[in-house]
Amino acid sequence: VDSKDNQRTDGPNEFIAKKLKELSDLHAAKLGQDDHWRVYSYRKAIPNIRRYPKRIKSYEEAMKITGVGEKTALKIMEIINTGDLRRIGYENTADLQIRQIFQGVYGVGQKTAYKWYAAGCRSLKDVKAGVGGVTLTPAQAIGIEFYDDINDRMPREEAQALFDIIKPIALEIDPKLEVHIMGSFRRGKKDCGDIDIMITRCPSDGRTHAGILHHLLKALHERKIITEDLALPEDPFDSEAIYRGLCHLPTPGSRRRRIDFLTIPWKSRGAALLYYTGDDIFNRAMRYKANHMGYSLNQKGLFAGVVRDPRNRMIKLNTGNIVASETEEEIFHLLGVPFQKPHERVR
Ligand code: DCP
Ligand code: MG
Ligand code: MN
Repeated sequence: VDSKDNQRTDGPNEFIAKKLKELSDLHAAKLGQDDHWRVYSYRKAIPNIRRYPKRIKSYEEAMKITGVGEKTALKIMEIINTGDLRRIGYENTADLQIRQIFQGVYGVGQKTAYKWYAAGCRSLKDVKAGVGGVTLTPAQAIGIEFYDDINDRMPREEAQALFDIIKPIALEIDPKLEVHIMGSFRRGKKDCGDIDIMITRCPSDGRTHAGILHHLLKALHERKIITEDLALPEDPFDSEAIYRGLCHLPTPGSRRRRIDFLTIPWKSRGAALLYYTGDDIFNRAMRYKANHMGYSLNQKGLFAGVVRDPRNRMIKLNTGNIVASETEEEIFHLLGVPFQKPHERVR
C-alpha cells in the first residue's frame, strides 16, 4: 500500500467517495446507535474505493472492494446512475446541520450539541451569547474563538516546522528524552489535524521524564509557541500525563494549530508507539485481533490472561500479565500480524 494512494483525491471513483463521505458525516452527527456502525463501515470502505484504480461499473465489481457490503454497493450504483444519493437529502435536516456545526467546537460531542440546540441555539453566535442559558467551559470558549483554525488541517511541512522548534526545547530541559511525533504525521499523511508528540526516557541512569510536561509547557508558553491550554494533565509530574492545547509558529499571521503531548513510561513505549500512530480504525482491528486470541491490547501493552465480565466485556475482572510492550515488532509478532510500517497502517 502506497501512502500516496491512501490520500489520493483524483482517482476515477472520487465522486463516489465524496458522496459516501457526505452521508457518513451526516450519520456521525446523529445520536442513534446504528449510526456509529454505519460511520465505521463507511470509514473502512471509502479509502478502498478511493484507491480502486478503475471506474467502478457494476454492483458485482463494487462488492469485490474490501469493506463494501451489499448496502454500500447499492449506494455506489445509485451514485453512478443518478449522480447523487437520495438518502443525503433525507438525513440532511436543518437541525442536524446546526448540530454538526456545534460538534466542530473543541470538546463538544453529540450530547452537548443536542443540549445547545434544545436550549434554542441555532448558531455559534447564539451559543456565545448564552441563548437559552447555555454556558461554556473555558475549552469550549477557545474552541469557538479559534473554530476555523481548529477545524482545518495543517500541511505536513507546518507540523514538521513546529516539531523542529519544540523538540530542541524539550532536549534543552533533558537531553536524554526521547521525543517522537506520532499520529497522522508518522503515518506519512500530507496534512495533519493536530500534532501528537510522545515523550519518554530510558531510566537506566536512575532518572525519568516525570515532570517534563511541567517544565516543557512553561517553556513553550514563555516562548509563545503554545498559545492556549485546552486540557491540562491531572498531574504534570506523573510519568503518564496528557496535555491538549493550541500552538502556532512564531511568524506573523501564523494560524493556531492543535497540539497533544503524551508522556509514557519507558516500558510501554512500543505499545504507545503503536497506539498513538493509529489510525484509530487500524487500532480497532488490532484490539479486535488481540481480544479474539485471549489477549487485551491498549497503549500500555499487550496483556494475557485478562478476565472480562461476561455480562459486560468492557469490565476487566483482572488486568492479566503483560506479555509485550517495549517494541511494536513484538506486539505484531505475538498477534501473528506481519509488521506494517506506519504509512501502511490504514484500515
Ligand atoms: N487514537 C485511537 N482512538 C481514538 C483516538 C486516538 O486509537 N479514539 C489513536 C490513533 C490515532 C492517534 O491516537 O492515530 C492520534 O489521535 P489523533 O486524534 O490525533 O488522530 P490522527 O493523528 O490519526 O489524525 P489527525 O491528523 O486528524 O490528528
Ligand atoms: Mg493527530
Ligand atoms: Mn491528537
